[in-house]
Amino acid sequence: MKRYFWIVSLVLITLILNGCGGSAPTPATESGNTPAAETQSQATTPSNSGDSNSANSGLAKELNVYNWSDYIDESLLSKYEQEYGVKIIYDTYASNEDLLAKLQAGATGYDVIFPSDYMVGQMIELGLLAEIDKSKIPNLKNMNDFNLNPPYDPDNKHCAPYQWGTTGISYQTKVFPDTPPDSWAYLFDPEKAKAMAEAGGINLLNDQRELIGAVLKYLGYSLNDSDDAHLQEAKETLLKIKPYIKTFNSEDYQDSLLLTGEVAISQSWSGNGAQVVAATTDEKTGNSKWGYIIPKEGAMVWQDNICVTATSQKKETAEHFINFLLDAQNGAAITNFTYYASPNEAAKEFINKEILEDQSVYPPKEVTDKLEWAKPLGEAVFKYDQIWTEIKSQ
Ligand code: N2P
Repeated sequence: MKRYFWIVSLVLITLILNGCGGSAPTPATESGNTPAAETQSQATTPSNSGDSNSANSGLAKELNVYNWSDYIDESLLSKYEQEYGVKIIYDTYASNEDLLAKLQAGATGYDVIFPSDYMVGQMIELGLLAEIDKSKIPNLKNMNDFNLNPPYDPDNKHCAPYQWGTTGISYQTKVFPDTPPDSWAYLFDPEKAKAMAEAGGINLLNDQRELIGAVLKYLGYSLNDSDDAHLQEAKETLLKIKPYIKTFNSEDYQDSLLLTGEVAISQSWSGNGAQVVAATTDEKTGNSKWGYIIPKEGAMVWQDNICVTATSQKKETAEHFINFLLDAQNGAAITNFTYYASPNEAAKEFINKEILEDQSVYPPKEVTDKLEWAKPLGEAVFKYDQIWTEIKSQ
């Protein structure tokens, strides 16, 4: 009963926070799309017909894939469509919490999703993920042992690894001519944050686990901390620097804020960080307009995963698609596009050398020693939700 109460509360809170209570999708049917389903928006209301594709026996006609924004080379989607005659209906989200809210709002139509580590744990607990049949995903053999059998999904019962990375700081090198911003203080200490605002502005990820986690690291705590006093300190820290924050953006900050020079500094995911460095490096001098750094206080390391929703009626097609993404060349195409680290060992020979050698993408031991994984918070998730609401609403 108590657990039921918490789950219902979690649904309500995430709905309120994400403001997406109104897009309940078409319920799943075995018999194919209803006319009503076909007239509705595919992005918010994917259909969920069962596995049946006359042109390609055993595979469904369509597969609904819901991924983070800018997180795949989209030519892979057309390659899959052409090779297997399955139409991919592709939609994107900006954070794990947005994904969770969407599923909890009743979106039964998504088949394949890409939650991060802690969210996989939370979703398994909430019964939102299907178990996968690993015999249908032989390309799991391509995965590095480091990325398999994670604590949040023992024995990969539900998900396969997709990409992994870190969350640090992207900064304009002209603002830091002598030493790089090697501390979260440049974002979270009021005096430094004020200076950063004056130097061009600060962007923070619009992501509650990432942002509260980074502040906790800055304060010297674990990014999984649930102690009330520590969380209060984190909240006060954020409220003090909020006037100096130009944007909260985790969706298109790479193109709209970093590459345009709209901000001087940003909390940043490693793939975005590495792409911006590569795109702004002068070939002759080797100097770059942007840098990416893991602060000395430590930071988050994460792994995103490819999972099948519990409501999917196209599980076999979903597993077939997962196997396609885990192919060596396709895995390389993903990392060559995203600049995130690949869990695909067999893909390495096809991944661009500059990416494999980039220490922002594949961090060295002295950096990995400072990294921490996010874990499911259990009931403390409500404390984080509460802080996030206060930060965003003030
Ligand atoms: C890609 C988002 C990376 C996911 N735009 C971070 N977990």
